Amino acid sequence: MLNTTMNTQTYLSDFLTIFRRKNAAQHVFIQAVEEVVRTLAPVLDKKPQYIKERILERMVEPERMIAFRVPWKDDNGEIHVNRGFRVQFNSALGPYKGGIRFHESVTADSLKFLAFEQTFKNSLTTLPLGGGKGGSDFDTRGKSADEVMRFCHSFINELYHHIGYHTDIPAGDLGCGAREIGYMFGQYKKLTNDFTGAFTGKKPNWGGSLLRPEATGYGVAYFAQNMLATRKDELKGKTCVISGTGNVGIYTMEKLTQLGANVVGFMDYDGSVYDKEGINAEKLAYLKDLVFVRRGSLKEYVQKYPHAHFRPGQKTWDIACDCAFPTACENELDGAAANTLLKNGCRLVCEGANMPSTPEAVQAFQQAGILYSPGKASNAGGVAVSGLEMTQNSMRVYWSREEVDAYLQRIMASIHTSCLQYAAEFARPGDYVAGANIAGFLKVADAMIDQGLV
Ligand code: 2IT
Repeated sequence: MLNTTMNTQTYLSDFLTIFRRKNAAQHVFIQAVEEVVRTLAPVLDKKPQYIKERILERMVEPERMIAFRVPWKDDNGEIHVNRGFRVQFNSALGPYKGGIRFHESVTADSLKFLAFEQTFKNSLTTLPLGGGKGGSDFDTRGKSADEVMRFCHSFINELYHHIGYHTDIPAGDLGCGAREIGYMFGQYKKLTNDFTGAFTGKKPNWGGSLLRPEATGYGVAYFAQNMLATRKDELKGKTCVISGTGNVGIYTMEKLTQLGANVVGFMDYDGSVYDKEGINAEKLAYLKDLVFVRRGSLKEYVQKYPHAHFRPGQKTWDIACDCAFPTACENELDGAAANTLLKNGCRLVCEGANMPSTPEAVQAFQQAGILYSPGKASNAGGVAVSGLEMTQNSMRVYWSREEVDAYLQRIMASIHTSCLQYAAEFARPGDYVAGANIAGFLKVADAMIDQGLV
């Protein structure tokens, strides 16, 4: 039994010991929780009620976790069985909200980490959204569209029991885009006989919000703009590298380019491209067709643009840049990569993925005093526009791109302000990690106290 009268540091250390023991095999979940908890000491010092109410103990336990079998048949009639999950982490601020990830790496561990992060991120958006995440160890790469459809239908045959417009609203994530959302929504509608906005990231011709595909990436670029402005600087003329060229990466590149930055490096599963001339509108159109329509490899980019270099199996972090945007997946940027970026003069790291920097990398950026923002703050534009999609669905209206973009810019600016405000209030001026964690935590914690022991 923990003694809540002992000092905060002892409490936190005991809390973490028990937490680690209970979740022993769940390494990324432990990493995500440790990253948050190490920034909360000043909050608990100021308001010991959070200790007495066991808020941390309650916050790190998902409210509910669903695990299920997903059987499906491939085009040759062979049967396959995948695992499906939905982690309904926290509903203090609203219905569970978060993406669905289809990738061979998906486990209960990775989804608990993502759902935990999502709870804080959604709290930061200012919208009434709880946190959740789901997915399967099914990999859409190399599957035919029919196979993907059969898999998505089978996935929903179980998941439809647990989701719904006022309960839990999934969206896309890695390996799950508008095509997969379409198949899942179709089966959900068939089984429930109910056309409601139970998913976001739908296509705009049947309920999706304009600008939802672009929102995460555009939001990342807007957040970087806000960060640079604190040092009287701007994106114009900056040399940038990104990592993953999925939905987040491509639209981060697009907005950076529109704002006058020069993106010279990007990558996919096969390797990275160095294009010293930088990306422009024509190259972006080519990349969108390559990635979203043909689902091809970046190897093809250098056939089309022979002045660029393809570097098999290599990441982008050794390419000299002013600003770096990790947009692929967790722990893609380690301490060595962080030191290389810093040595080459990088002054800003703005995360588009969830927890892409390892703890060693975060420490290196913070010690160097460069601008560094965690994904839960800078990539919140995606889920924010999902929130706006829900609003439009409820009102049965469509907003224009300009209207959604104006909301997105306002939300990113407000997240940026809260990070800095809470960081300063709790003696960590300029620390976006502490600011995001504290701002996200306080809103969820206070709502949990208001709602009692549930
Ligand atoms: O990581 C994320 O914020 C997402 N995958 C988007 C979640 C959402 O509900 O739009």
